[in-house]
Order: sequence, then C-alpha cells, then structure tokens
Amino acid sequence: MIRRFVFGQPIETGAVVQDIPVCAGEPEYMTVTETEEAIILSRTMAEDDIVYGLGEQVRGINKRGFSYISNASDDPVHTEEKHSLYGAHNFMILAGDSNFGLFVDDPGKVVFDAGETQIDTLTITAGKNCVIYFIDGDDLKEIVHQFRGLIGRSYIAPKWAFGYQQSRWGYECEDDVRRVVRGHHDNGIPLEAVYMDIDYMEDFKDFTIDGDKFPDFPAFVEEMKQQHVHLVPIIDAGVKIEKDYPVYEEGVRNDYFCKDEEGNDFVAAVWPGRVHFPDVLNSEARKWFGNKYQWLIDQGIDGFWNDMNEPAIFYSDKRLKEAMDEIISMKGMNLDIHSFFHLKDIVRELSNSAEDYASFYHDMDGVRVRHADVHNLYGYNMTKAAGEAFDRIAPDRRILMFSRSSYIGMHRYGGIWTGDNNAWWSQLLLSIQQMPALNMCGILYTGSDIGGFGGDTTEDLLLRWLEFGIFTPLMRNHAAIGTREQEVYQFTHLDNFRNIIRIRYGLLPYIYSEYMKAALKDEMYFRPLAFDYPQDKQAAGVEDQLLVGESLMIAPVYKQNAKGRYVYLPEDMLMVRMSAMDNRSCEVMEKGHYYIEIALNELVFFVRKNHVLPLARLGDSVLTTADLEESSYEWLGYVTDQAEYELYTDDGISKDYIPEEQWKIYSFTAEDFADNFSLQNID
Ligand code: MIG
Repeated sequence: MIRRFVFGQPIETGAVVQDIPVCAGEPEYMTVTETEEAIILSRTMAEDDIVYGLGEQVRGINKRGFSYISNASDDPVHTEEKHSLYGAHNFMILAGDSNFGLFVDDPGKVVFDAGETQIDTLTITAGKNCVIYFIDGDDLKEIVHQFRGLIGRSYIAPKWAFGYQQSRWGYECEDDVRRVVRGHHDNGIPLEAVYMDIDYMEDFKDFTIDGDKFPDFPAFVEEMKQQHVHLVPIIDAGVKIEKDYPVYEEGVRNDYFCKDEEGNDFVAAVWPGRVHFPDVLNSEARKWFGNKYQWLIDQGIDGFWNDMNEPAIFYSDKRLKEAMDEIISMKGMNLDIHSFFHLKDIVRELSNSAEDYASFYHDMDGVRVRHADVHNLYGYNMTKAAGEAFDRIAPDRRILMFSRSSYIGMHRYGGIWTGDNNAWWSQLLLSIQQMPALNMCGILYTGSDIGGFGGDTTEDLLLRWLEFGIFTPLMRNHAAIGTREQEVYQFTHLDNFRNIIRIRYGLLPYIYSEYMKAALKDEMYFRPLAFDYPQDKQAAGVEDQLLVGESLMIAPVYKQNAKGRYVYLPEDMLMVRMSAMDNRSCEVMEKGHYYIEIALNELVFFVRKNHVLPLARLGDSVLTTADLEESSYEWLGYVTDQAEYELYTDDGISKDYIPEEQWKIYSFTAEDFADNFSLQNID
C-alpha cells in the first residue's frame, strides 16, 4: 500500500507515473514538523534498524550513521566525508521490526540524516513544497516492487550495450579509435563499443564533429559497424556562445536558454568556454534540444552519454568578475594567514556554487522557477529530452543512453554511470555498495568507470574491478586524460583479461535475461543479502556481497594484494571457480562462514540451491555480442530437488518485449545435473 502526502504547492517533477490519492492526516511512521522553510520528518531508530537506498551516495549498503544530501554535484572525489554526488535519489527503506519505504519527491535540496546528528534518530529535511510517499510492506523486495510500479518501467538498453566497452578522455581521432579496436580484437578480446569523449567535437560544441579528426564521420561509423563496434559520443549540457553556431543561434532566437535575474540568457563557463544552458525544464526547449541528437543518429550513431548536467559550472561571468576584483584589491597588501587562505578559497569556490544556482531561472511552461529550487531535475530533463526525441526519431529501436546527473524519473529514459571515481581499491568497494541502492531507485543500466577514472590504475586493481564489472549491466573501462593508459591490452598478462572479459560473454544470456526481468517486472537485479534472506541476522550485516539476479551470489575481491576473502553463505550453495570459460571447477558448500582463496586471475561466484543459469557456448573467437551463438545453452546448476528458470531472449534491439516466444520456462531435476553440475545441449 502506498500513501501520498502533499505539503505546500509542489512542483510537478514527473518522477511518478501513478495517480495516488492524497492522504489526509499524519503518516504513522514519522513525526512531521512544518516550519516556514521546511518539512521535517523524524523518528527514532531501533538499534538493529537498517537504512537502505538513497541511490548514488558514498558509504555502505546500510546508510546509517551519516547524512546524505540530495544536491546534484560535480565532485570527482568520492570520499566518505562527501554528502552529495551527481544524483538525487530520494528513496529509502527503513528495515527493522516493521519495514517501510519512503520517497521524497522534492527537486531541491533534501537532507537524510540517518543518525549522524543523533545516532538513533532518522531526520529528513525537505523543502516546504514537496510530496512524500510512504510504502508499507513486510518484505523488502515487495516494498521496492511497489515503489518501482509507482515510478514506472526502467530504461532498457540495446543488447550490444551489455558487451564490453572501452572509453578514455583523450581519444582524439579516427586512428586512436582504430587502435583501441585492434588492440582488443587482434588479441581475441571482445569489445563492443568505443566512447567518444569531448575531444571529438569542434571546440567542445555539442552536435559538431571536428573535421580534421574525423574527415568522413558517417564512413567511419560504418567502418566500425562492419566490425560490430559502436561509437558512443558524449553530449555536454552547456551550449557554446559563438556567433553563427546554429545551436547557439536557434537557442537565443527562440528563448530556449535559462535566464539570469535580468532576463538575459544566463552565462556560465564550462569546457567550451562561455555557454548557455538549454532550458530542458521547458517542454518546447526540451523538444528542440532532443531533436539535435538526430544529427548524429542520421550519421549512424546509436548511443550517447550525457555529461556535465548537474549542471556543472566552472565559473559564471558575474562571480568571476567579483572574484577578480577582490583578488586585485588584495594586491600589494601584506596578507595575514587568514586572508591568504581566503585568497585561495576565492578561486576554488568559483565552481558549482550555490550562489550561481540561485541566480538563474527556468520557464517551466509559463512558470518562472529559480534553478536552485529544481536543481536536481536538470540532468534528468536533459536525458528526458533525448529519450523523448528517440521515441520520435527511432520509435522501434533502442538507443543507448546514460547520464551523469539524475533524479528518480530519469530511470525511464536512460541509465547512469557513477561519474569520476578514482583508481583506488576503496572505490571498487563503493561501486559494489552503490549498485543495489541504485536498483532500488529504478536505475538498472549502470556501472562505474572500471579501473578508476582519476589516478593511475594498476594491473591487479583493473583485473579485480573487471571481475566485479562482468556483473554490472554497463561494463565500461574509462579513464581521465593524463592518467596511465588502461585499455586491458596495455598490461602484461593479457590472457587474464581476455579470459575474464570472455566470461562476461559466457554469462550474457543470464545477465541479459535477469536485467530484462528486473526491468519488465519492477525488480532489482542487484540485491543486498537481507532482501532474500530476511530472517538471517548475519546476512543483514553483509556489506560486500550481492545477489545478482535470481540464481547467483557474488563476493568480489576488492582489497589490494588479497589472495582471497571471507565469504558468508546464507544457505548451501555451489561455489563456481573459473579462470576461463573452459577452466572451471564446482564445489558444494554448506551454509556458513568461509575464507576462500581467490587468485588474481580467478572469478568465483555462487549458485543458489535449486537454481540454474544459462551459459553461452563461446567459439574461439567471440569479439562482440553479434558472435554469440544462442540457439542452445550450457546450463550450470545446483539442483538437489528441482529448479525452474525463465529465460528471456530477443533480438536485442526492438522494443516489443511481450511476445511469448521470448519468454521460455525451463524445468530441471537433480538428475540433470548429476554430471559435474553442468547440463549440455537442451535447446
Ligand atoms: O570536467 O568529458 O565525468 O567521464 O571523461 C570533466 C571529460 C568532464 C567528466 C566526466 C568524464 C569525462 C570528462 N568529463
């Protein structure tokens, strides 16, 4: 049961798709205090209560003990003191003796103090105009299921986007891309897509291509397509101010840009230099900006990533001038230490400042709204612009889309990647912990920059990260300009990388099928253990293992130099150890705690009792999903009694998910798996 409470006059965010009647009275779960400025919800938490959710945030699966602030932020250092990352995902569950879910639909700043100020008190502070939903349920999965029904079906990526993908800020030109493709394919390493970061554009102008670097772009897209490799260009939020640049001229002429206090087009500076921001909260401007993607689609492009859409601001003209004036006024003065630190802060505080976000405006179809009040909707609506346009331009096929900034509601139009992490072991753990929280919020097509974006990766970190990354729907290696080159072929033990990436392709029938079921049935693809083993007190405390789909549990290695790790099995499971698709061993293990040795080049995962999974048979050379032979499967199973598996397959591109022949139920008995837990060749 979902209850809806309305405070003040909330802005329509489009987060939900169901019409829930307004509830009078008080939500029973929390005490509500209304002040001039805010709605404050609070309640005491029992010692064992767990807070799940909140999507893209730092810290563990259990969010207790810290404050999380929904305030989309371009921050490339995801350390545990940070209160905000790029997304705003205001859904959480309080799990304890009784469980409930809560969604705060407020596009401004929302604070979830999950026991930071007072260890046993949960306090949520939202703006005075907001809608709050409470969801009852005994079962955690059921609460999420209801919430997902409320917010609508998650975005579904084309199947090729479940292959292995390579990116780097700094691939400049055709030859750079060719080198990356060859580096993989010539070495027998699958590769499905190469990303085009800002370097492909002419002076960082959206919807342009630098003709010196890509002299015949459609021909180049075609050349890649021949090898089944997709090119995925980046689109940034800011539109460069430049005379005769059509996107700029059209935007100015039609009033499609955000306005400043005086009603002029708001000026900020990002990569292209001085820019205007398309007012994607305005339906006409959104349509206009979305239609621009067609220019690239017409040249053969079928995937995009939207960046800088918090929106990130390096500086605004106005504040830069103020800062300069202040700095100049300090010239020649004998600065004391405080003034010196202030001087340093003046420049640092120019970027992404609250003052700038409070100084420009949207025209929400006739209503002037201050950006700060709807800040968290910008990336969502930039992505919605593209998603709505794709439905017009290519209604029958899926186009890859994911964004950096997001709000719940955007999950219907695209996925996200988790932004600028670092090549640190702790960030691999963070990525593991973020996945189920994102899935709760409807964000299924997601993954982190494998290997780490900032900093120099190392061979062991990259390999361990890939061993987790083979389970994330978005499996992309990406790094910042200036860092060590981290395409897998840059490292000594190429075989290890080839084997691990090939295992991803072997698991694809399962990964894809489980993804599609999660999307189409409003379920979670990644789950904390407690969601499936609610009675198990030990499972509730596990912060570094996940259930993946219905059959698997993973326990990734995420520590430097670790030769293995402790694993908790909440029931008897089959441990599968692989160093390659054709090098595998299986062992039944009883419920309990273990230390399991896992060599650097090994993948270990666990099959749940009376569960199975399909594996693709890989030929010697599988370079992309187009090479996957899926007329029959090998099945891996741990069946003591009987098992059923619902397998979903389709052409990977069209949008009709219903046809019966795409859904097949397979039934198994214990005898089927008598031979080494594997069953060959049932069609
Ligand atoms: O200010 O386009 O998160 O993935 O490589 C940095 C360059 C801008 C941030 C993105 C990152 C991308 C980078 N961008």
